Order: sequence, then structure tokens, then C-alpha cells
Amino acid sequence: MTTEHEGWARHLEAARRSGTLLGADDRPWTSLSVGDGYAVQSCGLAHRLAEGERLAGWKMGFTSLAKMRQMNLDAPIAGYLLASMDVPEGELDVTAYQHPKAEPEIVLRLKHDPGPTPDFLEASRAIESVCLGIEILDSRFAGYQFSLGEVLADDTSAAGYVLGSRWRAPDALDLGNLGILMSVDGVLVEAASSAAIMDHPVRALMALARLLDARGDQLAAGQLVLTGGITAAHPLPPGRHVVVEAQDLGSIMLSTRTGA
Ligand code: 0L1
Ligand code: MG
Repeated sequence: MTTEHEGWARHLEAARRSGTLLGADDRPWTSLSVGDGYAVQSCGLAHRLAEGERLAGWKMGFTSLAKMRQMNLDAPIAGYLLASMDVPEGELDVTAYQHPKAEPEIVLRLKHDPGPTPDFLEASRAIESVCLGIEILDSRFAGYQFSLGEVLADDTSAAGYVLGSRWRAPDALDLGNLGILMSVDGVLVEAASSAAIMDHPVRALMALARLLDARGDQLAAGQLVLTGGITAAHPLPPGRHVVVEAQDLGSIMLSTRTGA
């Protein structure tokens, strides 16, 4: 990490605090490599932990074709989750966000670190339980127009996550092929399978362990892992009613509003 990375992390933090969306002319870098993106993200995480925030886990992004196609980027990426990003099911005040979107996720809770380069069995054995989730994205970049390095610097657009209430042991489920439905304002907008996540959500955990090892981080017991948007993300303007359902994992409902 360099002083440039520190400065770029501060630039993104200031934009987040002030609710400013960065356009093409508001970037203090000329280009940002994937390595730069992870370095800026690590600086941002260190700053937020120093401010008293708590690390709750990690997330993968661009693990499904649907997400790669939606954002026109094609490599899986990793970001961090803070305890303060945990949002309860039900009503969501969207004034806290700039241009939020929601996407269905399979969420893992770890019983131990699977190690830096786990195989499928090692990663599977590290999972304590599984639940349905909704990730709330809120990019710092206007129109979600970013390069791979930029979305990494911006903690992969992470802004919130909603956890379902039904946690199941992984071996009580067909984790690699769970049916997922998403409806918006009563209209079915997405139907998918958890197989969309790199053929199996455990593969997202394997990839995450490797990505974290490459940047000097590691997974730990009790941490959450969002395995990546299963479908395209859908905008969350005020007055929207979103329901996500998963086979054997129940459902989550979000109704957006402004103000208390
Ligand atoms: O789960 C995901 O695939 C999240 C990707 C994050 C980037 C974005 O879509 O803004
Ligand atoms: Mg996601």
C-alpha cells in the first residue's frame, strides 16, 4: 500500500460520507489496476476499523454470469462486510443510500477458516450454516460506471445485507441447486438456481479464500460470506416491495420508504 492508495481511499470515504456520486472527471487516479483496487479497499477497511467499525465477514462479486453481464465485467472480486451494514428485514429507509439496488445471495456462516487454498471438501467442511440473503449495493460511482479496479476500491459497492431467519446446516440442503425467486412489486423478475454461483456456492468460498490469501487476509470462525449476486440486481427507489425466496431457506421481504 502506498500513500497514493491511502489518499484514494480517503477520497472514496469523503464521497461516501457526503453522499456524492463520482463522475468520470471526479477520479483522482488516471487508471486503477486490480492490485491498486485491493490496496485502496484494504486502506478503507483499516480506516473503518480504526473508527470503531467491526468486520462481520466478506463478500464475493461477479460469481454469476447474470452479474458479470449486467455490469460488463468478468472476473470474480472480493470485498468486506461490516457489522454496521446488517439491515433488518422489513421496511428500509432508502434516504441513507444514493442509488441502491438489491440482489439475492446465498450466505454462509463459517465454523472455521478453510485455509488459504481449500479444495471443495475443505471449503465445505468450514461452513457451519447457510441462509438466504439480500445484498444492498450502493456504488460511489455515478451510474455504476466503474472499472474492475474501481469497484474493488469501492469495496465492491457493498452497502448493506439482509439475512434471512432460516439458517440450515449445509448437508441438510442441495446447496448446489437451490431454486431462487425474486419479485418486485408483485411481479416475478428473476428465477434462478444457486448453481449460477460458479456452479456451486462452495466454489465462491474457495475463490474467496485464495483472493484473501493473496492480499494477506484470511477467513475466521463466525464470519459471514456472501457468495455473490445470483441474478442481476434491481433498483430500490422509495415505495418498492421486494420479495426473495429460496427453496428450503424461506423468504425475505423489503419495502422501501423515505424517512422515519
Ligand atoms: O454480488 C455481486 O456480484 C456484487 C458485485 C458488486 C458490484 C456491483 O454490482 O455494483
Ligand atoms: Mg452481491
